[in-house]
Amino acid sequence: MKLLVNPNPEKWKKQLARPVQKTKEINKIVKPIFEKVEKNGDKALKKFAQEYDHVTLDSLLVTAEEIKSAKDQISKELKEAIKTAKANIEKFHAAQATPELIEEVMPGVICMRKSVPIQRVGLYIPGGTAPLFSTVLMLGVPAKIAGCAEIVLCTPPNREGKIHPAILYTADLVGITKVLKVGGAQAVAAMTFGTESVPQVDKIFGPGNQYVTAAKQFANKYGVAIDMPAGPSEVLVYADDTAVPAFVASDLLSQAEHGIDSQVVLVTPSEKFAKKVLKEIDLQLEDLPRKDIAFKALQNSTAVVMENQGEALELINDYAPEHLIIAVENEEEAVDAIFNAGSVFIGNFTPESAGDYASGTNHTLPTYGYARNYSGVSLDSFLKKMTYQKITPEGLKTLGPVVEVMAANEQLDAHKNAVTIRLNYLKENKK
Ligand code: HSO
Ligand code: ZN
Repeated sequence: MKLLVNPNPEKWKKQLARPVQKTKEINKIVKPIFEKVEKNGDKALKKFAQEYDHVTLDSLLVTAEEIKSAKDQISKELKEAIKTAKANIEKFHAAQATPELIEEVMPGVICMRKSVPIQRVGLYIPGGTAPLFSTVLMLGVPAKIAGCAEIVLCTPPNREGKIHPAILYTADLVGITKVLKVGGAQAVAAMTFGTESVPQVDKIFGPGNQYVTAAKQFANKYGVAIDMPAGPSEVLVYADDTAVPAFVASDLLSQAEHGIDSQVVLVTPSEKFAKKVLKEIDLQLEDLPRKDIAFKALQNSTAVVMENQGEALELINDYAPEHLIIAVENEEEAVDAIFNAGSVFIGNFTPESAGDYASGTNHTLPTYGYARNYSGVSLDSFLKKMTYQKITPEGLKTLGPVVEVMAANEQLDAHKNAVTIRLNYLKENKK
């Protein structure tokens, strides 16, 4: 981890720049995958499973027996933990529901707005080095609360053609009935076009590697919505002497272990504190099973000493971290000054891991600086807002002339006529 002391903005902007994504090369690989899945459906998916997952699959759909056997394979302790996390995530996401809106804007002119579930949603759960069953909760729970009619889950199989039992257990617990052994860009393509086994969906959610991320952008071109553009995990910790260096180090390492491309940042007013944290990182890193991954991620990572609080906050807003931990004395002031962050963790006893798994907030969050203009996944991500209106004859008598004059001035006479014809009818029938 590099250490910068009171750098000027030019320096820290350069130092904290996210690595440029090799979009062109990746798109070159993703495009033919889309074409093959569109053309050959399941046949293409099975071929990709051979090529990328090194497994020959007879069937892509996970069976009821596989789900049953998954339940027997995971410990009671883990099942209880998943249930507690699910209850918290459910509570927080159910509370996000907004009531139906009815407003009589003028007598007889009633406008309404209602949340309507997106009918078909696709959840992508990465396989790879860590089975992210927590993401099944983060996406599946709000999809269920929203009332999405069809929830499809795609995740890559291992070399034995199996899916991690905790993923299957969690999917079943949430009530997802369609789980498919399809991973990578081909999973996103399958949910975009639909195949014999994979239903077509309206919106695709979930994290993934660079290929999955690129594939989601492709899906978008075909009219499928996506949750957000995603990238490697990040955390920025803003801490002063009131924080515990060992805690801060543990938080930085918790994100660094996600992948070699993860980025972690420490911002602190004290150089002495920064050095204590760096020392703690070295100590804690030694005992981590994923220390090689974390070590590499730390090489892209920086500790910035900023004595001036205003400048520190400016840096944080400019960087727009996915996760922000605030552990400083005047935490409220700092929290209020932040407007760009995916999710904020406040105080010494709020590790990011809590939100990653079980406190109730969602862990699908904007990375790569997108916290500037995107929100994380929430109940709203699975809903659309539809508006309605009902106008009575009385209402049309008041509103109609307003529309008539506006339409006439836009030279859209058919629009005007749709009002005039009704107003004339009301006049003729003395209503
Ligand atoms: N920090 C990750 C989510 C996660 N962490 C899943 C552990 N499991 C992305 O925000
Ligand atoms: Zn995490």
